[in-house]
Amino acid sequence: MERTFIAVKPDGVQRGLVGTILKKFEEKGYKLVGLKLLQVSQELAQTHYGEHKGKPFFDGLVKFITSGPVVAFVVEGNDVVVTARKMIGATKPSDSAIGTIRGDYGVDIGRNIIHGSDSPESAEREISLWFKPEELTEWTPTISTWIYE
Ligand code: D4T
Repeated sequence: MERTFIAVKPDGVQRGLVGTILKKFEEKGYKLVGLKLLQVSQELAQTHYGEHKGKPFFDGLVKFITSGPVVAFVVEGNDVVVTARKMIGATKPSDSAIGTIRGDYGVDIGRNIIHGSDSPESAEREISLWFKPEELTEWTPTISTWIYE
């Protein structure tokens, strides 16, 4: 089973989209294994977005992600990394298909509501950056046999 890291960014939290977004992942059939609301520190923001350091949008991105609470969560399931990215949609909301989270709720690339890891390697790095091992819970949903053959 694969895990991925998802964060509802400050715009998603401010707009009251946390429940809607969590519901999409739950209804899809993914298992929630970690969940928290936090104020992101400068250090966490800069480490998380380290690959973008030096790019023109980096400072604005760090300012935005630290501007209000973020809801971070980890979901588990078969091929969850790639499928979560499909559910989220393209980085630029105008390129995101209707039916995706950014396609349905986003307008501006700098306010694109949600983050999802872009590869299994990024997911591992981001999960360990945002969550302590004891904050992740192993459990078996009773409906598992209705989701997996
Ligand atoms: P995240 O990482 O937030 O899930 O977004 P993506 O994986 O879809 O896209 P990304 O890493 O290329 O961009 C990270 C973050 O930066 C913002 N951004 C990006 C921006 O404000 N202006 C830009 O020109 C780009 C490329 C949006 C997402």
